Amino acid sequence: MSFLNTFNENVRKYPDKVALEFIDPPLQRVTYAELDELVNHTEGYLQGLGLQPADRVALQLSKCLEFILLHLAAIRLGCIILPLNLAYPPDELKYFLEDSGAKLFFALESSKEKIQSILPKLPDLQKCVFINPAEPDEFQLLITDYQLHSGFDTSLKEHSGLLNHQSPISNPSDTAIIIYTSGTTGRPKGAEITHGNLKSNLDALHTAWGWRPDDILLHVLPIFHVHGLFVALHGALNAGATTLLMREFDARKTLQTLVDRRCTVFMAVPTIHNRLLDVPDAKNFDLSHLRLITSGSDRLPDEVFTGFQQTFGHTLLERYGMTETGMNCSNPLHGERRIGSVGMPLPGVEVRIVNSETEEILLDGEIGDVQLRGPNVFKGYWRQPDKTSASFSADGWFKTGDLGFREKDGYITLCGRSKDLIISGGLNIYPPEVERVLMEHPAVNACAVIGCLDKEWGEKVTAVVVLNQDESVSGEELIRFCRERLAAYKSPKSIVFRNDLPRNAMGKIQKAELRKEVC
Ligand code: MLC
Repeated sequence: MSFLNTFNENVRKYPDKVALEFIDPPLQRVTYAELDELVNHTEGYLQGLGLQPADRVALQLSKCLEFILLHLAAIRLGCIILPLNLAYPPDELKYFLEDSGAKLFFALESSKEKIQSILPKLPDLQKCVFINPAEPDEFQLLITDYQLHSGFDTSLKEHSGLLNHQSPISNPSDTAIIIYTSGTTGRPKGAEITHGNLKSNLDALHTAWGWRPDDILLHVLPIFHVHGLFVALHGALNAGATTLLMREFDARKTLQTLVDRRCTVFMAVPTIHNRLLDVPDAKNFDLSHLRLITSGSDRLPDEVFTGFQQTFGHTLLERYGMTETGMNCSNPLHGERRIGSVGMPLPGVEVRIVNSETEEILLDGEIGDVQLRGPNVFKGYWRQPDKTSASFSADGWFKTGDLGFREKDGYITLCGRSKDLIISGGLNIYPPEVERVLMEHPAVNACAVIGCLDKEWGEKVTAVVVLNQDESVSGEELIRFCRERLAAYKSPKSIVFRNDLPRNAMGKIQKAELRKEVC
């Protein structure tokens, strides 16, 4: 069973209900029946391009209807979608396309010049299609014209009922999506998320959060991550609800829309919640009709939790998830939403807290490694069996890399990370990736990248750099150097120069020490 089966049922149940509405230009609104028809056309178009089940289709697009159509159509065909952050520069992009062996790549017309040079270097890539979401009619033409250039006859398919949801619906263990995540060693790895993972997690969240067909979700997140794609967009489509999509987050417009459009559900990361609180007349926006406001992707600071209660009279519902597992824990819809806690495991998800060295299970209240098991846990890293097995315990539990403890009544609290990881504005950044780039600069002798606590971003990427003797380079130059090679959000926001770095007897840089000194 795929989540698309539920979507198909919703098409039958609520054909005339608005499924998606883009609330900023180009304004677009589609009902469930229209969305289904557009997905069907897109499916035919993709088939016309020769796509086969399990082929990889990469999308590096802005938040637009075209993205959603390609995403749903390719998944319905049994292909594997690769959603890519728009911030990836050509170097990083080339790696993702190459590693995944993507056969088709959809990119923005506006990035054509920047990325064109990498395309001939990709042996598996058969076609790159550039899209301009500011001109939605162009895409409509492309997908409705496919019969002409592909010989694929929709009328036949329609006639035989094939268009109506008879497309290959995949097995639960088939990979539906690959999302790249960085790690403490080596290049980023593609987490393979299956149809079964998506469906089980959607079902768990549907129950836990009481999704309803009359819900109206305001969607302000990017759609190339787990949060915006699986939890928010899939969640609403799975429920037969209406999603209002804001193409780029704007704090005041968010508050205004929540009020004007009588939204019932809103999901965001702490940086976004914090920006809502910073809107000067935030208190004047009456959000009392919202039934659910969630927070995730990063630790929710206590000030934001209480700030929301004081300003909007809402208790944020914090939940815990990650790319490899989807959602793991959630505070309850009804019952205590505990400050500082990520709540309890979702239905079907098991959490255990173990000693880092011995993997012995710890008692309530004791801090240890958080490990998970359940139908939400991903299949493995794409073509990386060693990294896959290293991320599981001997008895098959996924090692999250988070540290935490369980309270007597079952609530889980996270309190740090065993992995070297920075979370900034809800995005994960692995310091070794940034350090590797800095070390490529001829003036850099040694460096350490750390996250300093920051009100705006949660953590701010900070690089501590030791230069080679007789070399000089400014912090701005080093930041520019990183931004040419890495997504801007991963690049350091500040550089601190030092004569040396604190190291232990083994020569390992002591980052905890550095954080105390520098942050
Ligand atoms: C943008 N910038 C960031 C950043 N986002 N820097 C650090 N961390 C970030 N997260 C930088 C840009 O490079 C740019 O730099 C400047 O900030 C402004 O860019 P912008 O695009 O205008 O930013 P803005 O629109 O303000 O974006 C901020 C944001 C966005 C908070 C709205 O980051 C965001 O949508 N975050 C959510 C990410 C998310 O969905 N995470 C879920 C992952 S899934 P300059 O110098 O060029 O101006 C996951 C699993 C789970 O973690 O459990 O959910």
